[in-house]
Amino acid sequence: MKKPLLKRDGLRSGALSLAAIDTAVKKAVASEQILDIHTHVYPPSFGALMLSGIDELLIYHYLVAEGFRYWPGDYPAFWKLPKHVQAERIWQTLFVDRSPISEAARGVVTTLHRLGLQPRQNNLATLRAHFASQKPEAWVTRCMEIAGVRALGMTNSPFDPAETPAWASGLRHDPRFIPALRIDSLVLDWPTTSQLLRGRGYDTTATLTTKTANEMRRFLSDCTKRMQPAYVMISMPPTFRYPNRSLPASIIERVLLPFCAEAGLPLALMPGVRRHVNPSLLLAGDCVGLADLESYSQLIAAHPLNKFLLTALARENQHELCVMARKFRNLHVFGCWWFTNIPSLIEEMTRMRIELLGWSVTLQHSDARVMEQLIYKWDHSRAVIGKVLVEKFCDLSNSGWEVTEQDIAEGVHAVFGGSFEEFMKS
Ligand code: FIX
Ligand code: ZN
Repeated sequence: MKKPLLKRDGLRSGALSLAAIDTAVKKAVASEQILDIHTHVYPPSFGALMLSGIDELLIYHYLVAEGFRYWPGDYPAFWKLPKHVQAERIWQTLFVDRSPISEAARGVVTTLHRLGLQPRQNNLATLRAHFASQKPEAWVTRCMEIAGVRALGMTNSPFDPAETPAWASGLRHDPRFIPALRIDSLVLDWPTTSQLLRGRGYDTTATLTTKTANEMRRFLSDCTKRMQPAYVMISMPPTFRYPNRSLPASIIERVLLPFCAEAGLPLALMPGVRRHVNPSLLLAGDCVGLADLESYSQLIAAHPLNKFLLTALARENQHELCVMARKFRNLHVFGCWWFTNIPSLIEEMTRMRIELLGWSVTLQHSDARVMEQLIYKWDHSRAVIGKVLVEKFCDLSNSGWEVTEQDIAEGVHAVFGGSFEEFMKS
């Protein structure tokens, strides 16, 4: 049945011409207030975990990896340098000696430019002085406003001692910062984590006995009471298989999924990361691998009462992931993660996702680690996603659908957080 042009609010909305679609989509995409569902940024109440400023922007691990492509020196020598000297090295190498053409380097340019600074004219001292003069609370608001981000998901590890004071202080956290319980090591390195939990009063062993499984659940429940997370998250190696007798598969099946179902929490899985392929690069040393999505398909099919959020790191996994989401209502696909967060792949993935999943997807998350990165990550993504949505709405119009501003506003809202919120409520 044809959707009437008379809209819910009783106002008659006109069908848009192709030129008007172009303008309306770009406007809607530029002004949408985004729910950024996965980041590594924190409010000032998390102390040193809140990263901000030009030095932090420059020593972002994406740029460290790029800097090392030009430096002859050895890795340990770089890591021994104080942070500000590391930043100076990167500035010199990627922004002075050559033009900052890569996605991550251009990101610094966009960020500085949008903050009213001149990335080519200003020297590091000027840039540092600018950032140093900002008050953290107001600065967070400014960055979020420029980025057009209304709220964001943090990454909260119960195993990171740096987070302990923030949770122990009982502070009411800024509601724009949504906690997410991150537990990679509980699933992927249980023998070590078991020792840690024993030290915290949980009666666990390295093998998954019934007692240990119950204690793991008690731990997860305590974390949940403290953090009130929106979801539980794990990044997964490409080697993960299900069904399987491995410890990670058993922990997910026997502990995590029953716990998540009972607590009403989605499980966010991020398949495809090969950690530490070059350990000398530290955080910059992780790589990508092709995940076995058939295993995830089986996992999701076997747990219809659980909700799953998934983003895959390998480009080659993206099509299968979209098709999987068509089969399982309890699966929500999100973001262009890490090495896929580059314009060429955002464009390809956005087109594929819209074509296969319509509006029932979250097209992007920022994964920002430094507060100001929200600005460039979203600026760059909005540009690419806007371009694809213009094309898709024009195709729709050419097919005989009278596209209205409301159609555009609703669609844009859905893919930038609205669809995620619906999935969480469902
Ligand atoms: O595991 C993750 O959440 C990854 O996003 C990060 O660990 C990674 O280092 C990153 O910054 C990617 O953007
Ligand atoms: Zn991340």
